[in-house]
Amino acid sequence: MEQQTEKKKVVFSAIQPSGTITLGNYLGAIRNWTAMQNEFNCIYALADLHTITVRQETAQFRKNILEAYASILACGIDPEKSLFFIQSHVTTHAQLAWILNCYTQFGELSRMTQFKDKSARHADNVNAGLFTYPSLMAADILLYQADMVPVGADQKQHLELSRNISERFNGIYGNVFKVPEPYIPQNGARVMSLQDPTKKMSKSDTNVNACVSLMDAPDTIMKKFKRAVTDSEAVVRFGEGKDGINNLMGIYSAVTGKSLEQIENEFEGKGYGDFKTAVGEAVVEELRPVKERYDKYISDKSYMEECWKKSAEIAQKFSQRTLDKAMKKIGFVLK
Ligand code: AQP
Repeated sequence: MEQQTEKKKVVFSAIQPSGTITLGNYLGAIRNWTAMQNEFNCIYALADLHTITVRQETAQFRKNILEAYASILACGIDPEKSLFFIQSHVTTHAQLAWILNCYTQFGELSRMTQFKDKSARHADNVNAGLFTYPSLMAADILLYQADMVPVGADQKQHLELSRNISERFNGIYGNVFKVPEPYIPQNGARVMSLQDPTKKMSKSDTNVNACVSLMDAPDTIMKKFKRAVTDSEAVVRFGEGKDGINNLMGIYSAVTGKSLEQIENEFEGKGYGDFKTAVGEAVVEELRPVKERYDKYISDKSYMEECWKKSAEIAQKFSQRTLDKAMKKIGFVLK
């Protein structure tokens, strides 16, 4: 890996084990993770430290971590090609996050829309971790000197802050961190809730019909698409005031590769029923092999353990170098 780092660009991304992985996570991020494995030096993590910014039930959290790990493998992340570890297994993340907290301004964190959204949704637990979530995210990325970060559009603001933090730190101490670039897909960057298409599709949505999970059975997926909120115009076209249809068109386009214009032509003169069925079927076919591979991985915990341990060991060594460099520049006396 160290040799490869010199030649190939480094890609870093992570996902929270905060529930069953959704079609939004898949189209917005994970599908790109898989596609980038051959060309880049890819480093992926399950961001379990981030997840406790919202209160988790112990047994469910543990289960979510195992299931998310198996799901990502099932999506095609190959631990022989990429690192795929659990964030809390690599101690440098929390250490660098603390340091970066001291180079991040209160005002910057206050402007983060995710903080505003989540603190409104979890008003009884607006904890300091929720507020400083972006400094931990910056640490995740900067530790690996990542060139590119494949994420959905919702993470753009956090990534911008990571760039600002790294530029600020480099401005004081010289070139310590690579300034990362976002890598946001053209299609599927923002998949919306099927029940309220003005909101993004989220793992932690309490309305089960709002989101398609990678583990949903085919008939459940079909039902969810059939119940998706649309409008009364009954014309499949992309446009203002048609958030539901726009979202379904975006999903269909991301899965089939068809352009919006091709989709409009395909469904000209047809009703929403036909369109929803086509979207549902396309998604079922896309997810079928994922679900099959998932069943294999989730029943083989020792294989998963082997993968995450091996990856964490390499990640620890690699990231320690960046952490040491940053600490030395600040003036810490290293042991
Ligand atoms: N709806 C979405 N459309 C496109 N991309 C999305 N992502 C998330 N939702 C969508 C992308 O998935 C990656 C992993 O996200 P995360 O788990 O780190 O956190 P999140 O963005 O907060 O995702 P969720 O599903 O909404 O989780 P909860 O409900 O726990 O907050 C990121 O790259 C994200 O952009």
